[in-house]
Amino acid sequence: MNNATLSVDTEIQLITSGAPGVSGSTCTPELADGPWVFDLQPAPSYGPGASMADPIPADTPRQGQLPDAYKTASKDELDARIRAAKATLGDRVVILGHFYQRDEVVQYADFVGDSFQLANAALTVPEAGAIVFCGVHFMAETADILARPEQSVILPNLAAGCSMADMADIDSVEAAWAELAEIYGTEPDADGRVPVIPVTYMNSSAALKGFCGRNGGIVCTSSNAATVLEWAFERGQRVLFFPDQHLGRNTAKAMGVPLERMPMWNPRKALGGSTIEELEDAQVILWHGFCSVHKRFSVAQIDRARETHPGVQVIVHPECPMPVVDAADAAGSTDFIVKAIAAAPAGSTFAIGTEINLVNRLANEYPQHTIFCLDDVICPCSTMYRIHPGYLAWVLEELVAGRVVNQISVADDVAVPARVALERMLAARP
Ligand code: CIZ
Repeated sequence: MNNATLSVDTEIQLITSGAPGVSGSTCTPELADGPWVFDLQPAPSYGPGASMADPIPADTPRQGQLPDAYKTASKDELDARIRAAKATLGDRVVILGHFYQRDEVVQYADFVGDSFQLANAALTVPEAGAIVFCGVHFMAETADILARPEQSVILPNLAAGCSMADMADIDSVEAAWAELAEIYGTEPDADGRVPVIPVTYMNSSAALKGFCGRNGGIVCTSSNAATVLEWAFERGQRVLFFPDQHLGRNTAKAMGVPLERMPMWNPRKALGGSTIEELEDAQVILWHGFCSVHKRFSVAQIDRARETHPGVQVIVHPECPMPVVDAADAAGSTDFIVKAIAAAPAGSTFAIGTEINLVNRLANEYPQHTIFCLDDVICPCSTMYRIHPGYLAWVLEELVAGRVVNQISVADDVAVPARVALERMLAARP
């Protein structure tokens, strides 16, 4: 059996059931359970998968009980129900599927892409009153910020958060900002550059995007982080970059910022865990956040891929730790990875360091290449994995019945400045 042609979910079910002839391993057998099992647990968790062990904030949204009919329905029954609801709703609904979403959900998506591509894709369907975002919470928030007022954005499982986004909450960032103002003051220098520009990665709450909008800052994606940092250095003496330390470090390093001028800000430590001298000399202050999917990749995996597949091209996401990015042949966003594979001559071999659902899908879409994930343990993004066809069927059938459930709505006092920070990003040019 060629595991690479199977969906991640099918592989997980086969591995955990001990099916004969199936090799491979998962990071936890709980991946084979329905996500509703975790919705009902007394202590909230990110669910099984790569961010399972990250501490979850107390105010994380909880998903209510999914009606039993959606938990017990067979795959075929859910398929029929989703297709029927979608047909009834027609242009009134648009379904967005993130690159990291499981294939069993992505098959129903009208658009597949990264978070920002999807938020923009929804704008091309103004007649859709409902935007069903099969991604995670911050993505649905971004879609709501950019959507028309009459459109509702729906996240099929409210427990689909993002542990990295949750590592920088608005209170901790406000507190850090106040401490930095005490160190640097608030006056611009002789060139008119303010002491600090806040830069938030797209993978952050709407509150942080709003914070950036209110404080002269900007949003970046993994595709445009260098352009955005240049924009920020023109306007500020230094940058506070959150929540992903790795994207910040990898991007700034490639732009020539020395590592010793990138101190870390850990919100649980006094002065973020850095000294006054380090902060005074800082060019980029890196928030202590990380992606638990990308943290799993290692230089040892790259060495092994090169040993077993001579000539392999190793491409990793810039959310990976710096030694992994340095050891790879290339690093780039999901869009970069997708395009690199699409452009390669037939017979190419790729080892990819990003979420397994995207890697397996690419392996299926490009059978003329050999494509595999650097990590041979199947460990998808926990929170993307909380979206299962059962939840999609439920939200769609509720729409058919005239009810909007699981709406993600960003209040105007946050959405307006967040839009400012997003517009600054769109206006920033290399
Ligand atoms: O922005 C996104 O969708 C993510 C998670 C990463 C990327 O590189 O596209």
